Amino acid sequence: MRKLVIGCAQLGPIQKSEPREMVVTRLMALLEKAHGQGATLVVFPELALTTFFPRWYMEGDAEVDAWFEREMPNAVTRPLFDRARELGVGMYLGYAELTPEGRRFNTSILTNTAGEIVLKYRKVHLPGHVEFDPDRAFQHLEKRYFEPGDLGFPVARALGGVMGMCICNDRRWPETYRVMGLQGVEVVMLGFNTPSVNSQKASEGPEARLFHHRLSCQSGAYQNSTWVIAAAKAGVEDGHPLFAGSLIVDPDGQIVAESETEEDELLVHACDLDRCAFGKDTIFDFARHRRVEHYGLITQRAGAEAPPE
Ligand code: CDT
Repeated sequence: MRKLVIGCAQLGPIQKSEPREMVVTRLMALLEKAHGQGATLVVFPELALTTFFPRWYMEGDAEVDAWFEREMPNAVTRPLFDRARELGVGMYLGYAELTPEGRRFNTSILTNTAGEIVLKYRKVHLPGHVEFDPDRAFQHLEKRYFEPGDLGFPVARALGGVMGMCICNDRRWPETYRVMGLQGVEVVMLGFNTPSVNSQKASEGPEARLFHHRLSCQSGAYQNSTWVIAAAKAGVEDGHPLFAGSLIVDPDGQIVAESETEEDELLVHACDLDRCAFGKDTIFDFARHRRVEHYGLITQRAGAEAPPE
């Protein structure tokens, strides 16, 4: 048994006016609690330091850049990194990254128990739109504020396992998990901010949205025989509801822990990484069963094209 005790640290809402210092205090409380329950890895949500700012339409660079981090750790987050190192707890942390060249990404990093960043990921699948859309019930402007990630889906050996990351909308795409599955991933960590209602389909409420969220995480876990740890930012941010549904999913695709509130909440589970072996070696023995000669369209074509009538 290779046991990795993982904390999935859901955040309740962060209002637009809430300073990062206050959020870091909340993250540290969750970190300490997770450590108290034996965790050596904590997964925080996407854009964990601020409100989900892509719902707000902004034009000026200064206004936009105020939501971004120029380095990680920085003055505000250093206490969190220091405490994690003292406690010997690794972290997945999502934040908005502004590079020295002025590029903007929706990013997550993984630290090891010594507090060193061992893996970085930049969100590949950016949902939403670029310009203000009056036909939507609310805005989702990730395509305006972020470039698509340029790092692919890397994995790293860390914390005793093969670790990989993605962010929110990425969890809905089978390619996300498969590219990491092909690198032997054993733990896929992800943070998310998902509105409880569909901005373009009023009939789709929280239960339908939660169903698709669970379906995506469970199928990704099962089809690649990996643990999936999904941490929500939940609750009502300045009048905009986000669903909760933080999950820990085992390599059989079964949910072993799920959040019950829309507040700061911690799930902890002792994940046996050896449980990834059966699926990887038998049902989904990729080397034996995959037929890549038939999969060319996956990388040759982005959009679907039906045959001519
Ligand atoms: N943050 C994020 O990626 N949220 C999306 C909502 C998309 S609605 C335009 C998600 O897939 O959960």
